[in-house]
Amino acid sequence: MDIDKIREEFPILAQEVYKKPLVYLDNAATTQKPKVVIDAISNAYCTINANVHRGVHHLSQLSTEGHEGGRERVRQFINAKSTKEIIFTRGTTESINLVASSFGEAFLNEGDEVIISAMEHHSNIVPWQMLESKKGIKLRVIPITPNGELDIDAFRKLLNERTKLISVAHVSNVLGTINPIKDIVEEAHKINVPVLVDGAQGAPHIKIDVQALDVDFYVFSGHKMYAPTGIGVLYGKEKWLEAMPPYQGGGEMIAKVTFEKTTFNELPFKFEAGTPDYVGVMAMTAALDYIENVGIENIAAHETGLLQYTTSKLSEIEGITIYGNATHKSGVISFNVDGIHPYDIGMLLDKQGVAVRTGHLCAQPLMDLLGIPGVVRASFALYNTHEECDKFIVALQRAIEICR
Ligand code: 7TS
Repeated sequence: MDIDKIREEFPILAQEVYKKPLVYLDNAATTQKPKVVIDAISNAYCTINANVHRGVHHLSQLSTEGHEGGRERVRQFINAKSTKEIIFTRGTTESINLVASSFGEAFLNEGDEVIISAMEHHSNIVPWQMLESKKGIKLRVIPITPNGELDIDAFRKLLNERTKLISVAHVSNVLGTINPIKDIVEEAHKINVPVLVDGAQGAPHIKIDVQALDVDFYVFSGHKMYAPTGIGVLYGKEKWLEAMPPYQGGGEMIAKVTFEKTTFNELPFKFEAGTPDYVGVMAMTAALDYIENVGIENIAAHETGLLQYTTSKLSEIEGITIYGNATHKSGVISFNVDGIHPYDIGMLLDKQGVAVRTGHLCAQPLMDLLGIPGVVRASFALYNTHEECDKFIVALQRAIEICR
């Protein structure tokens, strides 16, 4: 991988912040966009913009081809069986809410149990909690081990005849832990329980094959994988999506409407009410092409190199606690410095041009479990360099000096 050349493809990276070269290490929150993605948005609006699926005119046909071509591109990217299984959403959060609402309506009743884990993002906690009050279901939580892995023995013990769904992160946005999805699915399927995987931090870094994983639902956000904000994916096995009622009503999702009765469109349109973000889909297509051209395995190997390098440098600094030391870990390092609030570190890093995330990272229950108010998190993408990791470490040492 030629990182210098890659960096040139991301216009935002060339800028300075407070007269210091930008070191962008907040990629788990959102990634920057390559020019091909930005151009795809601009090209769509400059050349083919028209609403999809409804016009006989030339532009509408081109736009529909771009949109549905994007669906096929996503299908290939995650190796789904059919484009009927690819639903476009606004992102991970909306995808999980769609399943909670629609699967919940069809299959969950009072006393039923949904299993999540202690390392979930709020997006994979709150929608299920809303079903606790609405439907009287019960949430069960898989505990984690001291090094930040799922306690699989405890998970097995949670499974019972009341378990109706398991919903877990592929990769933790705090701990970086890559969870053993295949093992979880195997266990769950032994008792015919479906599994939803929150792939927000998985899909950008790991080759996803939904058929090999045999997951029932896999969800992710475009913006964390070099695509624009506002576009994401819900993959669902056709047998589940067929059996689930629509999430929202409106245009696109209907077959026939009268004032007496409405019949719904077929998959995937049944779940896509209203004008879809077809420009977002076209730009996401460009992002997926971009990732595949570089090679997701190459991206992952590069990020793992940065993770190991930075972890070892960080460990040499006195008073640092790193959260999450899983054997299989993605390019995320969350840490604290003894006696210094994470916000102070984040602010002092920012003044030196280094962008990191601080706070609870939308994982307050995990923070409570760790007994901390928040963390500082550095997270890597394909365009980060070892030199940037060095700058981060120097800036951190300076921040610690100022605070002590
Ligand atoms: N699930 C996980 C594991 C995430 O990391 C995030 C976003 C979401 C769900 C929600 O994704 P969205 O695109 O629908 O917002 N995580 C973060 C983060 O770590 N910092 O900012 C957003």
